[in-house]
Amino acid sequence: MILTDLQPTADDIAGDVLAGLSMTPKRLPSKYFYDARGSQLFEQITRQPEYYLTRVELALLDASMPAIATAVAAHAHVVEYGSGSGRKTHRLLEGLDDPVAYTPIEISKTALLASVGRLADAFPGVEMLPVCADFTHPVPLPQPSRGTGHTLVFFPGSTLGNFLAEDAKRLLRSMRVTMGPRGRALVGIDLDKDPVLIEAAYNDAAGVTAEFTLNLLVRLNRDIGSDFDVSAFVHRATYSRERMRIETHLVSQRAQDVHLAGRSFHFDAGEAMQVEYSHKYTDHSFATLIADAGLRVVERWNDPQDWFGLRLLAP
Ligand code: AVJ
Repeated sequence: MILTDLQPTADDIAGDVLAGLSMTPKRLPSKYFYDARGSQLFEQITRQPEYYLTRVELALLDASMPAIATAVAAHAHVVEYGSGSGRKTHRLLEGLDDPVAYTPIEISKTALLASVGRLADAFPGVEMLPVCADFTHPVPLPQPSRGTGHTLVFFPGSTLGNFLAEDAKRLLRSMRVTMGPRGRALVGIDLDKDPVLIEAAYNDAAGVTAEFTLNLLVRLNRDIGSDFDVSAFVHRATYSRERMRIETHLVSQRAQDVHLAGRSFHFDAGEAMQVEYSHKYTDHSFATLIADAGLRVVERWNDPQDWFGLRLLAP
């Protein structure tokens, strides 16, 4: 198995972090949550009772799989953005009609190698073409050696929700190019619902989400040599009904100066740094988003409570 290794370097990360700390209010990119530990903590989040997203999406994927397999051409090349543990991929590869190749694009090399190893054992007939990369930048896709039908872009988990509308559109446009004129994309979206349920999902009682958020600072201190006082920050996640998104911040409990690459960044006591958005969707808001990217919904599946949706998109 050949790994295409385009993992972000310490310089890439430091550049993004310097830019984010220079903004008002300060912000950090959520993609850097996913080092080896972050990916592990995210898996732990998916097993928390409050985090309904993964549980509901897995059940929905199982229930919709026969219809998905019918709607997607045989011999597909599956390209997944942010593949994580590959639990959903397992279901997809199992259900599709003779998928030929699988290209996961994942920023955490540890998570990528572990998941692709498991999938290679389970699906010996599917060519594994792992790419370690930040999928928000253009990624040269490996070519399957067996002739394939169409490309199926798989983008589950409502990861799309981590992007602001303009960035989400840019990403969807690049997916449209990746899938080609006859391809499809299967996208998972978390739907707007009672804010109490949504806020609980991002504030689990066991504190796993808080640890996941704080791990961002731990990994930056280790990988780019910053000196955030991790113990002085707390996780805060609130739902904005107006913007239909969870807004996650790390709030400095005291005044502190953080140093990075010869520069110094001052935090006031109580200052909040924005670290993640998780947008929720209605059929209307999602339709607007994808239309601007030149895509349309060809099939839609929701769970019985309309908490989470899968959408099959075509150019
Ligand atoms: C990466 C989109 C699956 O935003 O719900 C979970 C990441 N952050 N808890 C999300 C996350 C905090 C997650 N996804």
